[in-house]
Amino acid sequence: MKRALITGVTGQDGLYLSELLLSKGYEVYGLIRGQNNPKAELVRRTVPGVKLLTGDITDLASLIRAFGEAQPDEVYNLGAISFVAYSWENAKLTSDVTGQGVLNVLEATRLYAGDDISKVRFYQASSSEMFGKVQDVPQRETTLLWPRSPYGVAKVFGHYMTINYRESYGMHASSGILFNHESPRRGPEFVTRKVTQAVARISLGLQDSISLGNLDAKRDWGFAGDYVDAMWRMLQQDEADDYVVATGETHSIRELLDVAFSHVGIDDWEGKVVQDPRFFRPAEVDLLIGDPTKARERLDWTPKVGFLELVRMMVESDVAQQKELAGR
Ligand code: G4F
Repeated sequence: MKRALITGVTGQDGLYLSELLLSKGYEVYGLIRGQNNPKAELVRRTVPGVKLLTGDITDLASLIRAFGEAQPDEVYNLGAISFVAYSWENAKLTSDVTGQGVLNVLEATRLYAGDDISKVRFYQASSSEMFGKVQDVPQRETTLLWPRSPYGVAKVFGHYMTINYRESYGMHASSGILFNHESPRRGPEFVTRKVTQAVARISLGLQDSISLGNLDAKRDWGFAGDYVDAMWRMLQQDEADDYVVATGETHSIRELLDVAFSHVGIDDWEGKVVQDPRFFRPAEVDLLIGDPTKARERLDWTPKVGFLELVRMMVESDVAQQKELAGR
């Protein structure tokens, strides 16, 4: 039985990855941060098979302890402060967690492996946010990185550190450059879930409008459940490498609004959307579209859920959740 350690297990990707690994017969350990973390209950309820360990990716000693208990064959570093807008207000904290945190997990992995670096494989959750002011369309593994947010800068550090551990120590360390990936489990601060939750509430007469920022930004949105499978496939390869994980399609926030509103029978949404300067960013990433050719050819990975299906799935889940909350 293989053993896996997941940091960031409380997030949407942590939950989907736990389900995937448990279904493959892994013994799964999840690292939970902080005292009495309110999300621990969510993990226990959603993936009861996961064994929870206490630790923090900013605290190397706690990681060493967690590695000692989990004795992992595979380490998935998903832990991060992941909300881009928040990173301008908390740049130092974001660089400590999302950037330096990667170095801590890599170092804990190296110390745990000791003389036998081949005993453990490492996955780093890199991000398309690293492409920022994009230098190629579509973006691929070789595209120059030009991050536009403190979050993006921190992810670039983690990405290059992962490559450096691979090159310096021969560690099986892979980096998945994941484009935006969403699901009904997505936090409501991200634009897809913010929209689908609001659309559900508007359709039920619980809310009149939604306030948003830039409606013209374009993203390559996929389904998080598909993307965790790509993470796992990376660690099953003979050689570690970097992979773009994306759908190869891009859509604007306006198109997201079109699909979400039309799914509840509202075709003209203009009067229900307010543009609020508070939600504009100091520097925007205007266009993301990934080229997943390498992942398709080497990992035999393709996304199963398309944009329309994804948005409809999220709207339906939010309508059901809002009805339940409203006691209908
Ligand atoms: O949903 P978002 O907050 O995601 P963003 O910034 O693209 O980052 C997500 O994807 C990255 C992968 O590229 C991850 F690394 C990262 O951790 C995260 O998961 O915003 C998407 C777009 C932006 O252009 C933003 O300006 O939506 C635009 N937007 C417009 N109005 C809004 C809003 N975003 C949010 N969160 N809230 C708004 O009201």
